[in-house]
Amino acid sequence: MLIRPSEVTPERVWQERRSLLGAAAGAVAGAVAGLGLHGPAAGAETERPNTLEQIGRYNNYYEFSSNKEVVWKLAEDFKPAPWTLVVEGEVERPRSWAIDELHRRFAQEDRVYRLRCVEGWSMVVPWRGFALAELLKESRPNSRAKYVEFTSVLRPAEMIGQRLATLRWPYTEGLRIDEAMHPLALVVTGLYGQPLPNQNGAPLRLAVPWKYGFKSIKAIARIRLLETAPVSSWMNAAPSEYGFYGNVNPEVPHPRWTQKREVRIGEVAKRATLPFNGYADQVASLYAGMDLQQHF
Ligand SMILES: Nc1nc2c(c(=O)[nH]1)N[C@H]1C(S)=C(S)[C@@H](COP(=O)(O)O)O[C@H]1N2
Ligand SMILES: [Mo]
Repeated sequence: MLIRPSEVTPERVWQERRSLLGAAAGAVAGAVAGLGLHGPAAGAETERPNTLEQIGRYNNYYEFSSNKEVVWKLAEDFKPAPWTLVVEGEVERPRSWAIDELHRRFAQEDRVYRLRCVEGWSMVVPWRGFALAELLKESRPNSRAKYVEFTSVLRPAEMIGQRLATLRWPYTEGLRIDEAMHPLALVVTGLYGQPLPNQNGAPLRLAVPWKYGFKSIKAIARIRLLETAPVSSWMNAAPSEYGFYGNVNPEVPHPRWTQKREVRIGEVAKRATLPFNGYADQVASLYAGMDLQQHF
């Protein structure tokens, strides 16, 4: 049966292209395999992605609201263009990037990743983006660069949640430099092969799939290389609940709930939460010898 192009949703186009390429060994598996990552835990390519509607109607984005079901509506008038990303700090070549410069310089690839929120729900998301390592290397981190700080945009006129003191604004997050350089750490520019929706962090966000969702910062305006560890907005708000690392770990409960299980959005039965969200084969070596109960 023929359908008009206007009736084809991005999600449908994406699913069709994916089934043409073969469900388990599609473009995403290829892209991840190309990085030299192997095995079933290399990505979430064997799991069925959540729908565009599910991904775009249940969002944590405190700049708009702490109610996940209304964020998409409140974010409708946010202006993701024009946009400037600054990369600075302990680097030889600080610089700023316009979004189209990023698109020209870095090849975009599709990656299906699991996203596990610290609250106990999860999704499978077909992101589009490029490796954070590639962007950082362009600015040549110097020998003092041990950490990377990410800062979201500050626009209380457009982001009504920023008029409340729910978190310290602008939202900030951080990674150790070796975590930031890991090939799984992605700068996201799109979803289902289309530009990123506002509620998912347009025009630029991170996807760090082995960590709780709060580490995958949205609407990034500045990246700063630092000698000492930055204090994130969540660490500032509740240091005993949200640590610097934020690695998915079923053995370390949140002080107010267990992290052993999760609900995949669209499902009813709970499933087991996996160490490092199922990416342990790729990332566990980053934490060799560390006490993960202490460095949560
Ligand atoms: N700037 C900013 N980034 C953010 C958040 C936020 O409130 N502000 N929430 C985080 C949390 S808790 C999660 S679970 C994910 C949710 O991403 P999604 O809405 O695309 O699923 O975004 C993360 N990035
Ligand atoms: Mo989250």
